[in-house]
Amino acid sequence: MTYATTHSGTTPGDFGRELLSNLYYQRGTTLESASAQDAYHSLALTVRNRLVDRYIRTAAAHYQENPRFIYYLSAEYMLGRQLDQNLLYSGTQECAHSALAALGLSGDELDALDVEPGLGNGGLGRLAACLLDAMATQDIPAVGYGIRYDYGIFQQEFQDGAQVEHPDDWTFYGNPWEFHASDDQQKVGFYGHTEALDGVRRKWVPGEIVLGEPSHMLVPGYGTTTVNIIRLWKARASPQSFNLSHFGAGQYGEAVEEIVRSENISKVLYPDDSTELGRELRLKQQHFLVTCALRDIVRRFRLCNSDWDHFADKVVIQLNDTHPVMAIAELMRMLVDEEGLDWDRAWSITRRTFAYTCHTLLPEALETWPVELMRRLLPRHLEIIFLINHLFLQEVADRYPGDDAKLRELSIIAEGAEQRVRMAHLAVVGSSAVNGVAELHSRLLAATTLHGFANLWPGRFHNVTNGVSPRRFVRLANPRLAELITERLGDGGWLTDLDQLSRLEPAAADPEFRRRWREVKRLNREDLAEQTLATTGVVLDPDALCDVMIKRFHEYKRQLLRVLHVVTLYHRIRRGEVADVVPRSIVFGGKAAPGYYVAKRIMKLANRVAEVVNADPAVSPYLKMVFLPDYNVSRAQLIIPAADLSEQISLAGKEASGTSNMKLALNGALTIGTLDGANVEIRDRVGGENFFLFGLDTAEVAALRGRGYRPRDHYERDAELREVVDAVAGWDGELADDLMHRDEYLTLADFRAYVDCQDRVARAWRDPEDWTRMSILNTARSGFFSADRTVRDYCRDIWHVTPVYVPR
Ligand code: NTF
Repeated sequence: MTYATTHSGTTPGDFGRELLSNLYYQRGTTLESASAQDAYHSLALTVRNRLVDRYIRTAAAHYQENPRFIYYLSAEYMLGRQLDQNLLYSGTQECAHSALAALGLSGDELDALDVEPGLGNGGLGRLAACLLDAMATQDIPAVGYGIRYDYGIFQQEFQDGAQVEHPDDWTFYGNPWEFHASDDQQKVGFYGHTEALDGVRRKWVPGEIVLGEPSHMLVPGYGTTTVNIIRLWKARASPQSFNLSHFGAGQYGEAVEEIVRSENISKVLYPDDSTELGRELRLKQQHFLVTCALRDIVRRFRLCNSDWDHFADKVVIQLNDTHPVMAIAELMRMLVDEEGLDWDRAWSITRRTFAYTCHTLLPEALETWPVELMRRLLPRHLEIIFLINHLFLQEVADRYPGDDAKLRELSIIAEGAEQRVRMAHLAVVGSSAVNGVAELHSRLLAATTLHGFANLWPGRFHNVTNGVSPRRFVRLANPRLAELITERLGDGGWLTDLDQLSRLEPAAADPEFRRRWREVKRLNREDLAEQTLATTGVVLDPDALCDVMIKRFHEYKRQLLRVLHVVTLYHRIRRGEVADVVPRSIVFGGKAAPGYYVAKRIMKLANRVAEVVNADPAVSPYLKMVFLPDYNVSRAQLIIPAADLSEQISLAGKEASGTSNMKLALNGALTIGTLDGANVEIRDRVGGENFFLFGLDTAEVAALRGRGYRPRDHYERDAELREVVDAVAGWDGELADDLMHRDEYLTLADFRAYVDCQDRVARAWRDPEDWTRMSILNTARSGFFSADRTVRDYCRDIWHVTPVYVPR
């Protein structure tokens, strides 16, 4: 297979020798006595060394050019496994393969030891990883900043069908991909008080100092020399924190108390915020990340620049949702209090530096912090936020004289029983650009959630539709399909220019190509069936329609609607009404937030239904249902290539974009979906005739709510629905009761349309030739959803950066 990648020029002999040398000098052992971990680490280092060469050249080119940098700040990253990626990107896949064979090592065994860094929850974190990949691939100078959590996302297990969370100690055996840089440590303050200096300047005297220790991982571009980095910060206590006298007195717990308190900051992603201490820890994390990142950004700026007036020309800070928005206050504090800039100059620099991406429409997902908590933890930042707000509200008052409601609506501080800081408002006020993540989402943001701001500053609002990395989600996840595409298109150029997939369109009419396309899907379904059997014991039929829903569990995404459909099919099959039934494998993957009670009940219901369906011999030939535990990037890479049907069934107006919808369409799955998020754009591109659309649109949802929604009416009107809801009541009365009387996400209102649409899916599946044609067209027309295009949009509309070429 030939791909337009950087060939390493390494021979298997060189590679093998270097691996042995790493084994010897880095692990202190020899092939004869090496453990599997020794061999894995040595392999990883051998691959990593190829990328180090490129990284050094990238850094040198950047130093010479002094370009504008993108600094991406995110609380989450879902990087996926590094070994497969770095073998591919360093062009050493084949020679590593031969070298391992020659040394008698099993590539698969070593591959299994490569642990995915679980530093994120879901789409927002994976998007961050796809954007970093695309920036490096397009030679955009960029650094990602995040937190190096000890325990990122929990591992999910099912006990009696219920989700049980286990800690994921992802670096238990060490992380060969990471470089530590303890000499770039930063100090981060918390608590304390402020003292007057001159004018608006004040001095913050923190009551506690924690150290941030960085490490970085390499982010290689594909088919280019550029290697960027992602820098992750770990909280460390100062060496003085260990209390020797307590220890001497046998008070071992007290001796390490301060260390534990400091280091807890980077222990887990999203500590449970249902307690006061949990909320404080989250805010501490956010401040920790932005302080470390900003100090590092300033340090890097000063390597080549000295004038603050050039800061915004050299630095773009992209805020990935509201979690890093404290950076706006922290930069103001640094510029005004520490650097002595006057307020207006500092504000102009700050505003020009930041850009903010909003990833939600749900008002409850827009973060706010109690003023009292912030006053205690970050007293100076709160003062700065109040001053920013004061000046901003003057601007609003000038624009809307006498309109107090307007002031209340837009204020960064929400009034009420308890005053709170609205982080999204701070983000919009302190940024030069704000964007949503799909056309519909950006439109709704400007029309609803951030309406007042969009009126005030229309030019500040943009749309940048999300995208996904075709390297990760086609080439690495689905090598068979990648090979078939490359063969048809003549070379692998499509992997960095995904619009080239459109050249596959004529192949949809070619019976031989369709046969091979089906063969790839079938082999991928076999792989999935094999893994499913190994992990869950459920036997899937590799010829059955593979019907997939993979995403976080959330009520608005409506996993429950899908369970209702499965129960419908179950009843029909039991009754022998199989005219519109085709054999299906129902595949679920996804985690629920540990404290999200309803989502966990839905999950348990899904597992209960799976048990019933799979145990019924009369039903099994038609229907199998499996919930693959611990959904993550690696599992996504397994499931997506096998999928025939992509479930994107959120209530219209709730899903900001979605990205599994793009990954699945790109891999030839047909979508069954509502007009929500990026589904709208997928349908526009692949064509309405190749997309199974159903359900209420946003206008109909609003109209229905306006009339007064009565879910019970649907129950009474539809006998089949009644039977299903009654069955659900037998398994979980609370869920059924909620469906009948509240049904916040209009599940019953969309039930009939969904089930009828699924019947259309089944009829279409009966014609394999036509199905395959539609599948190929889905892939051929999904080039737009490359993260490369997303990055180009950001560069053009928001970042105004250009690539920096790094010589080989
Ligand atoms: C998520 N947002 C949205 O729910 C998805 O629709 C979207 O695809 C991804 O972001 C990426 O843009 C969040 O996770 C959060 F945190 F904003 F709610």
